[in-house]
Amino acid sequence: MSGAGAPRLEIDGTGIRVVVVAASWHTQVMDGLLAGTRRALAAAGVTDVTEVRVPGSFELPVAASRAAAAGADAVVALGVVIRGGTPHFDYVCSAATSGLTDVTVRTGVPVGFGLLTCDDEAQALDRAGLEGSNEDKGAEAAEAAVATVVAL
Ligand code: DLZ
Repeated sequence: MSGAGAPRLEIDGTGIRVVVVAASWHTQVMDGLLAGTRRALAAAGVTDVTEVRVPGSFELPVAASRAAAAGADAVVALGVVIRGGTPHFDYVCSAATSGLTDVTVRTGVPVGFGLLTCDDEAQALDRAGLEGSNEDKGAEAAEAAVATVVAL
């Protein structure tokens, strides 16, 4: 994981089932987040991975909820919301965040939170794990989800 105070996680995800739920807005950033998640899951030894694409970040909680109900050991939720000129940004961020929180607490299934909430596309690209990015939030979300399964 990157960032100030980030933990160094020892993760062995052998034998666990992970569902990645991913929104589809902001394709270049999403491609980076998905690639980072795949890299991190492979590095952790996770081989049972299912990817589910939904239209937008607002749809992430229902996809995560279905994945948890279907027996996933962990869910990784990926999305990108970029601030526009209306309050829509706040509503989508808030709905996705509280919805994903509700899923993980209600089901007890760890949900890695890979939702980027950014002021502009440059900020999102800097966190997308692409060449030249300073952070890799897709990988961080995957590592956190797997590490939580192992810890619990
Ligand atoms: C409508 C919308 C807008 C304007 N912006 C984004 C965004 O930046 N990121 C994202 O993931 N989704 C966006 N959406 C779509 C909503 O999340 C949702 O898919 C629609 O409101 C339909 O329910």
